[in-house]
Amino acid sequence: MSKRALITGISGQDGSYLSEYLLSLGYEVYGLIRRSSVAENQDSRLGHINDKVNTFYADMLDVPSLTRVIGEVKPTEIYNLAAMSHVRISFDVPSFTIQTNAMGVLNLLEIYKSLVPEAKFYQASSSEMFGNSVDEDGSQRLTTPMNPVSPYGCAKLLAHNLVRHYRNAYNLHACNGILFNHESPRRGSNFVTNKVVKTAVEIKKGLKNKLELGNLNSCRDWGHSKDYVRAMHMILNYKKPDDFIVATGETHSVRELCEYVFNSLGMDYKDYVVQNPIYMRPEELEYLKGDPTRFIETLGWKPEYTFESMLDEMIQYWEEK
Ligand code: G4F
Repeated sequence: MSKRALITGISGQDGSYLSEYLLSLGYEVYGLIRRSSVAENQDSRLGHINDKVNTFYADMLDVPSLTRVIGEVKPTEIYNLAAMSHVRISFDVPSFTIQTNAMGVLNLLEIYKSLVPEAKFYQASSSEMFGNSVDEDGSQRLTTPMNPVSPYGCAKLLAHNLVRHYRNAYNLHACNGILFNHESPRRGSNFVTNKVVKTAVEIKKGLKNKLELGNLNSCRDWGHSKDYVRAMHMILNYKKPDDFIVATGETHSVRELCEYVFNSLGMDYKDYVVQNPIYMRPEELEYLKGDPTRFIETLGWKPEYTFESMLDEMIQYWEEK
């Protein structure tokens, strides 16, 4: 039987890499896209594989559209990557964020249960769910309490719990991948990694003279999106539905990120980086470092990128653009 993957959020960073990966494995790939007033934004990351993926207009809050697509495609695997994914913006649009990132998942789970209960379901859970909880050894893992500090984190936690509940109550193959931050040249340039790299390259080229940031002291566990979409597929195809942490086990501050990127371009970040309060969050998640031991030992995942090689790739991308 052919393997048919349906990816919500197919036009995002992860959706585009996951599509490429699943196509390379012989899958038929289907995806949901939302209408955008700038038509080019709808599939700008999919241009090179546009003729190989099948996209449908739909929305996580539009039950008829989700029902139509799932009924037509009859997917064997569903990857729910659709979300309002920017944590700071979630403070500005809290209701929309909760609706899309939590109620949207409930819509999808209900339709999945009714129309294709034999399919496998992957939910993009997030390290933002931990908030400022850290175990004594300085890591987050499945047993670490989840105390989110943003509307985004609250919504993701509700969705995470709904997936566990549907798995247990209805015997569905539904899994959560708790992914820590993951980046690439395809990352939106309002996320900190790509913002730093893009602006530093622009400064080097003489196009800008400063980089405005928020909190330089917060720490994140940054991996590469390409490694993380392989992890999604592994989690979904594990013999039993389960939840896993996907992380590098390394953490770096935003300041260290700046230091590495500016040094790589022959500059000192202190000459260009200024703080602007508009980029601060009402409540900040200060520190993330995931413990991926259980995932690595159970499924044998091995990331190909390091923090440095990921940033080198992003720097090269912006230098050539
Ligand atoms: O790049 P960020 O915006 O990512 P954040 O908030 O950690 O969220 C990302 O990772 C989550 C997983 O943990 C995902 F669930 C989520 O969808 C998203 O992919 O910010 C990273 C850090 C934060 O501490 C932020 O306060 O960078 C700090 N920061 C400092 N100045 C900034 C800036 N972030 C942004 N976006 N822009 C700044 O100017």
